[in-house]
Amino acid sequence: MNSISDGKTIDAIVVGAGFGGMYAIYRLRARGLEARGFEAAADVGGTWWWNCYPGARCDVESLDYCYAFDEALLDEWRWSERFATQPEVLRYASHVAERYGLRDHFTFNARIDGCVWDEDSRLWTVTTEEGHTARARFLIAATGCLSKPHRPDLPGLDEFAGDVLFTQAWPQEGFDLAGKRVGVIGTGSSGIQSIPVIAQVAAHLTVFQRTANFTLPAVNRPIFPEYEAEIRADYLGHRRKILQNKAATVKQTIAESAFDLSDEEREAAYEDKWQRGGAGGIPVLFADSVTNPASNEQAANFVRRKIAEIVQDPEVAESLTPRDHPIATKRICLDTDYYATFNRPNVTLVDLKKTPIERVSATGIHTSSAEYPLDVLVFATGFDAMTGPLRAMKIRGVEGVALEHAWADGPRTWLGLMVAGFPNLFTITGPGSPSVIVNMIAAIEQHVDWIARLIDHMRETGATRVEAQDAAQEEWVAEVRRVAETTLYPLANSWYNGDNIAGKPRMFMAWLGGYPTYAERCEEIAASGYAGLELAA
Ligand code: N01
Repeated sequence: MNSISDGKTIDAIVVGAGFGGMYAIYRLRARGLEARGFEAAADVGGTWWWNCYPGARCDVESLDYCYAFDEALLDEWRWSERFATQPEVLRYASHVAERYGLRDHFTFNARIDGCVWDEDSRLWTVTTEEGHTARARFLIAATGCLSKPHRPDLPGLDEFAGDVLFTQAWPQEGFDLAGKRVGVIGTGSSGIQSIPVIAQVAAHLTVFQRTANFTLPAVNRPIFPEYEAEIRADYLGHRRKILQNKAATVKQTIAESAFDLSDEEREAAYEDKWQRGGAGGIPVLFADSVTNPASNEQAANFVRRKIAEIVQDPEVAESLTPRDHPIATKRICLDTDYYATFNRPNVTLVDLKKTPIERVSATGIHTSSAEYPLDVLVFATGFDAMTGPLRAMKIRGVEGVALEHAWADGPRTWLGLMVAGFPNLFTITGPGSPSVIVNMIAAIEQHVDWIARLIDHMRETGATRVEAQDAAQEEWVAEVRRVAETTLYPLANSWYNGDNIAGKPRMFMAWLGGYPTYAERCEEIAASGYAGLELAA
C-alpha cells in the first residue's frame, strides 16, 4: 500500500490531470496549500491524452482554447492551426505541466476507486485501484465531462478475430490502418473526425451509422497572421471580451432571429458561414436557432441541402441526412470532408436504422441484410457523460450515502460546483454548470478560481467544512431545468440528456443560460458571503 505524504493529511486531493486538474494544482499550490493530484493516465492532458485517434482535433479556435491565467503563458505559446490537432493540444498541456512544475504533484497511472468522507475528522480518504491512500480536507474532482467511455456490448464481440479499437482510448503508440478493412461504429464528433482520415489509408472503410448527425465544415487552416496580431496586441482584453459572450468564444451571432433577415439574406449568411467555417457553425448565426423550431428548421434545411449537393449517391445522401432532431441539440460536429468521404469508392455507409447490427462474428459484422468482413473494428460510441466519471469514483458522503444513490434520479448539484450531502467536495465543470456548452478552458478557470477563493475564505475565517444547502441546490436544479425547457435541446436523444446510456435518468445536464450569467451568479454568491452554502468551523 502506497501512502501519499506518509499518511499525513494534506489540504486537497485533485482527481484528474487534464486542464481542470492541472490548473487546480497550480492555483492551490500557488496559495500555499498542499495539494496532490491522481491521474489514471500515464501523463497530463486528460481527454487529449486518451482521445488520440486519427483526425482528433479541437473544435474551439486555438487562440481561445488555452489558459489565460498567466499572460506570459499566453504570449509565449504559438498555435500552428486555427483548430489544433490532438497532438498539438497535448504538447500545450505538456508545456504547461513543465513550465509550472506540475508533474511532480501528480501520481500517474492511479485510478480512484473510493472516496469516503469522515464527519469526525472532516476529511476525505481517497484510495486508488493501484493501492494508494490519501487523506485531505478538500476533494476536487477534475474528472472531465467526457471521460467515462461508453462501449456497447455487441453480441459475439468476443469472437471477433481482428483488432478492436476505441477512439476514447486509442493506442498511444498509434495503430497502422493502412491496407486494412476497417469498420467504424458511431457517427458523433469522434466518428465524424476520424472517418475521413481513416478512409484515406484503409483498403476499405465501412461506417455503421445508427443516427445521422449534423456536421459542418471546420475550414481548418493556418491562423491568419493579421488576426493573431490583433488578438496578441491585447490578449487578456480579448479574453475578457469573449467571456461576455454566451459560449465564452468569439461572438458569431448576427441577429436575434433567423427571420430578421429576408430569405435571400439568410441563405447568403448561412452560405458565408459554411464557407468560413468555425466553432458553433451555422446555428450560432441567429440567437433563436435553438429556441424557435422554425428558425432551427431554416438552419437544418440549409445543411440538408448541402448534404444532397455533396453526396453523389442519393440513397447514401438521404441516409446521412439528419431528420430526427433539431440542429445543434446534439453537440454540433465540425469536420473536414466528412460528407465527401462517402463519394470515395473505398467507403460504404451502412444505415443501421434500415439494417441493424445482429451480431459480430470472427470475421466481421452481420447486419439484418449482409455480412461485412473486417480486419479492424473501431468503436466511436461516446461516453457516459457528465455523471459517469464522478460515479466511477465511488464517492460516499455524509452518513456513508453514495453519490450514485443521491443521483439515482439524475444529477443534483449546486451550480455544478458542490453537492448537498458531500461536504468539501468540489466538481470542476460538474453537471449543472455551463461546461460542455461553452469554451471548456474558460469554464475550468472560472470554477478553479472560484473554488480557490472559497478555500481562502475558509482559511481566513477558520471554517473547515462547507456544504451546499439542500434548498439552494434544489433551486439551482430547477433553474437549470427551467432554462433547458425554454430551448429545443430536450427534444434530441443525446448524451446531454443521458439518452445514450441504458437506464440513465433523463435530464438535461448543463446550464444553458450562458457563461456570463453563470459567472455573475457565482460572483454574487461569493460577494454575499456564500449564500446557499453552510460553512462551519
Ligand atoms: O460520442 P457521441 P463522441 N450501435 O455520443 C453511436 C466531444 N468530442 O465520442 O446517436 C451503433 O456523440 C451513436 O449513435 P446514436 C463532443 O462534445 C469533441 O463522438 O446514439 N451505434 C453515435 O453516433 C462530443 O459530442 C471533439 O444513435 C452506436 C456515436 O456512437 C462528445 O465528445 C471530438 C451504439 C456516439 O456519438 C462525444 O462524441 C470528439 C450502438 N450500440 C468528441 N452506441 C472535439 O473537440 C452508440 N452508438 C472536436
